[in-house]
Amino acid sequence: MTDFKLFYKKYVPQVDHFLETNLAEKVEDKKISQIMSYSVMAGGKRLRPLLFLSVLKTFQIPIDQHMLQTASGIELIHTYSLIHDDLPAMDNDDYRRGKLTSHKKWGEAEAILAGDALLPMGIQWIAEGSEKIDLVKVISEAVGPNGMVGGQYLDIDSTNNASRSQDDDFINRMEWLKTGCLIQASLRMGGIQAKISSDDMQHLMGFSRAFGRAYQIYDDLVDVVQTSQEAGKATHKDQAEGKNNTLTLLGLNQSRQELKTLIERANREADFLPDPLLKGFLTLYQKVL
Ligand code: GRG
Repeated sequence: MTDFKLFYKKYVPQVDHFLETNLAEKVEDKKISQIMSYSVMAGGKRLRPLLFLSVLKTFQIPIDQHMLQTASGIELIHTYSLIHDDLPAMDNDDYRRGKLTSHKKWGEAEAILAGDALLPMGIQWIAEGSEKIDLVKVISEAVGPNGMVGGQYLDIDSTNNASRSQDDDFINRMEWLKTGCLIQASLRMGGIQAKISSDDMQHLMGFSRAFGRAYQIYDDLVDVVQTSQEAGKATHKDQAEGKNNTLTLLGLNQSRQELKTLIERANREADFLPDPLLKGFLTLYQKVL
């Protein structure tokens, strides 16, 4: 087994365990705790927490309970965004991570509140685990109006709105804000925690730009290549709803080509880092190539 696979196999259960026990223990009302936990524990690749932990490993920083708390905080914030994205007022999805979405299972008000609760709790866990104000700044910026929420707003505002130009630059910007910012923040937070040099940070950010952009193309490809069962959520939706994304702009072949180019770029950046661990995350993309 590769070092990356061993790393993933070792730390996903540790993140899962941290999430499960702490959501049960740290949320006073057992019902909202259950609603939050339902979505967080529904599965998911734990990509963002594992990216954070991988940077620590790359720079030989020990992974203790504090670091697991910070990593798990990132996953709480990611799950909040998925719960809200699935709401009827947004993407209106019935399935996520192979289960009914939060609002389908518990009701709309409950889903909104579960998301509202996960966001600040995620920030709290990051602050408590890392004891670093810089990490709080990075995550807050990445998921705020100049990051994830800003991207989601552009998406909502441009759907069925002819007055919004939807050229390549707009689509790239929207997708980067929606998806890339949180991925990049997870890596940057690892770099800050590990106190890496500005040279190393530049290569880490180069990796994150290529990896984050590739992730969006991968997700667009999953929508056309995988069945709903394989993806654990509705697929073949983007085209049916006339949504513009990189795939609809470039087509299948060129999207795959672009994905390959980004993988090469990410690999080149990772060559400058002291451990090849981060390169392992690029293997995720093989299933849509
Ligand atoms: C509602 C404020 C707000 C933001 C929503 C996350 C998001 C912004 C929208 C989701 C749209 C989407 C499907 C984007 C593609 C990339 C993405 C975030 C996929 C889901 O994340 P994964 O693949 O899922 O890491 P798991 O379940 O493995 O965690």
